[in-house]
Amino acid sequence: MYKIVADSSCDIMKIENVCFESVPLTISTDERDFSDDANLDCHNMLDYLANYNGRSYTACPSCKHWINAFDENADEIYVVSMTSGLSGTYNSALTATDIFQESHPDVKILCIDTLTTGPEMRLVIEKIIELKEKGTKFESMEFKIKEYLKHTCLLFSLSSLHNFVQNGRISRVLGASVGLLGIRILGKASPEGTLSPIAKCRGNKKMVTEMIAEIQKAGYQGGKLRLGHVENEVIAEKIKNAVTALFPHADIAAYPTKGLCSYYAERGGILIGFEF
Ligand code: X90
Repeated sequence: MYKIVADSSCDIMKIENVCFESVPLTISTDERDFSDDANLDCHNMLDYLANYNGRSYTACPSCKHWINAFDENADEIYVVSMTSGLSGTYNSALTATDIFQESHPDVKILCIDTLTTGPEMRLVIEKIIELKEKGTKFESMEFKIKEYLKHTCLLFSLSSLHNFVQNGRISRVLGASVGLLGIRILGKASPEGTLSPIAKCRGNKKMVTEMIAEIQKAGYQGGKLRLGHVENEVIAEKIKNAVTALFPHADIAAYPTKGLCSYYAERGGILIGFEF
């Protein structure tokens, strides 16, 4: 039996017929904590944060969180972590693995630093399931997953970098360049797993056009594309239609983001993970 354990930035809480567990990050103010789990009401959290005047922050899962999700009955555990370039999540998972394996030396654990998050992490999780269904051995998994990640990409459109700056996850210089009304920053995950800006767009129409152009430029051929949106169904649908017009057989799924991605990408944010 194998188990997949991922941090909550993958926006998945449950997978039908797969032993899967999500480990929550936490979003906090000085007054409240929001655990990014299945019970979180994202809409309420975003409303609360919009009306809250103080600072807000996030915390990666503790070792304890990870260890609680590691199943002693599993033969293999695949730990899928968001980028170590922006979060302590991967390090916490590594420490948890060391501690867990002291008492459970027979459980094989592979920790993957995806150097990405959100929908691209979702693609990795889908890939692990596919590889295991094909009977891939534990020993071959790391190489295959890393190869897969060489042919996937994360693009995003954000109308504010406020929470990135507030949490010291990007430089103030980069942060200051965004935040004007109607301006969206288009960017991608860098090879180091940090934010890499591509362009600034005025308005949604420009953003969608640019986004589609970037997807094509990256070499997308109609493979899997996963789209996470922060309460932005309308633009998600527009992007989906534009991609389908170019690639009628494209495998596309759009979904609302959970807590962590909603917090950083903010209302209106779009995250796209795709294969090329
Ligand atoms: O507290 C923590 O350890 C969590 C820090 C997370 C910071 C990044 C969250 C990103 C969420 C927003 C746009 C995508 C940028 C991805 C670049 C790799 C999604």
